[in-house]
Amino acid sequence: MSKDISFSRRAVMMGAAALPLAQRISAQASPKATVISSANDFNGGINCCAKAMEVIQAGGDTLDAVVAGVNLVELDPRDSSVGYGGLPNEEGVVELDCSCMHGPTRRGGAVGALRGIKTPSKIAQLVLAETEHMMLVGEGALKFAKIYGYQEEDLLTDRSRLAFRMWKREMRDRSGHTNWESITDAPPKPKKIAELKKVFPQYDEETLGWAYDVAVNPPHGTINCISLNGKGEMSAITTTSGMAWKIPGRCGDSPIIGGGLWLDQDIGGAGSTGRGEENLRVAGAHTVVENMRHGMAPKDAILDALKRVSRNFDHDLERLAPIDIHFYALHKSGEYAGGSLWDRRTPKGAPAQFAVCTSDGRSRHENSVFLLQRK
Ligand code: SD4
Repeated sequence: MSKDISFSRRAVMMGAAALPLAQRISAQASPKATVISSANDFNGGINCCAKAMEVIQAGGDTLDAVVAGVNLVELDPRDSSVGYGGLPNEEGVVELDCSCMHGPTRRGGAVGALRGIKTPSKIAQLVLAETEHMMLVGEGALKFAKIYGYQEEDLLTDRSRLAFRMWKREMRDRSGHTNWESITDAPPKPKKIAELKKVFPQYDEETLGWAYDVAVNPPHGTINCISLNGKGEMSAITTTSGMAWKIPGRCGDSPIIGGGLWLDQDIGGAGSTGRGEENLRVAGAHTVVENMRHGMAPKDAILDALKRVSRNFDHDLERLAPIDIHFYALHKSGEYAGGSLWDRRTPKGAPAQFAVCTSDGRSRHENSVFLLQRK
């Protein structure tokens, strides 16, 4: 028996999953509308995908769909990693990053370190649609937004302001001194909630616990969303408040087209959340899409990009332990995956997941593949 014949029998027995991606696609009639996103807190990803699918099913454009989806998260004051209520920079100012790509026109738009506008996704979409540029940053991005009637607003919420004040209090010099303590030369010590309550009496214990945790362990967040409609048109977006307590002006991967986002609807789209610097060192989203171009299934394309991240640390698990990075990939066929460097963010943390909504309108979480397992 020749190798070819034995392969085709095995493929028949195992079903389509055993076929390489290119062969599975050619067997498909037309793509099924699909939206995927990161799984943000407060069901942000699930709500985002459901909204984007609603726009697609109403005949809307795929970019309008992902913008409408992520707008829900940008405007939700509870998500401290995106838009309004996002954690600020080291000066207490919220700076937002976003990039978007529109498959049918093959255009992109981005904003970096944008202050005062709750929905950077809408400004990135305007850069894409209304200019010949790909990216506007800082003051220029804000002036541009104002031309289109956007009002500058304070993006800090009561909660994110508390987290910033808590972080300030935790800043210490080498000898453990902080100017924010009432007793000078106070040694660094884990704060008990009761102690915090004395300093911030107006907040409940849960809020104080959250603020202390994000002050000491700056969280990663961001939302990435990728859409596909029944005609094979695709768009993608990534929007974030970036790394908490960053140096003013720092842009992560989210506004970098090719880093936190990449889309070529002849192939598919990919995006990232987590530590932007590490993603940029592997041009992650672009790498994932190019891997799919060369025949890898979305999950393998992601795992390959994650291996490149690991390689940058010489695969040293100790140095990799604090790195939190996730990729999301949607192939033009409708095949998708989410993948994380670690199976969970912390040893006791929840499993890594992403959100997906298919044409039946059911928006849900699915488990991500992962490269490394925490002990
Ligand atoms: C960034 N990937 O700015 C984004 C957001 C994030 O921790 O998750 N930061 O790097």
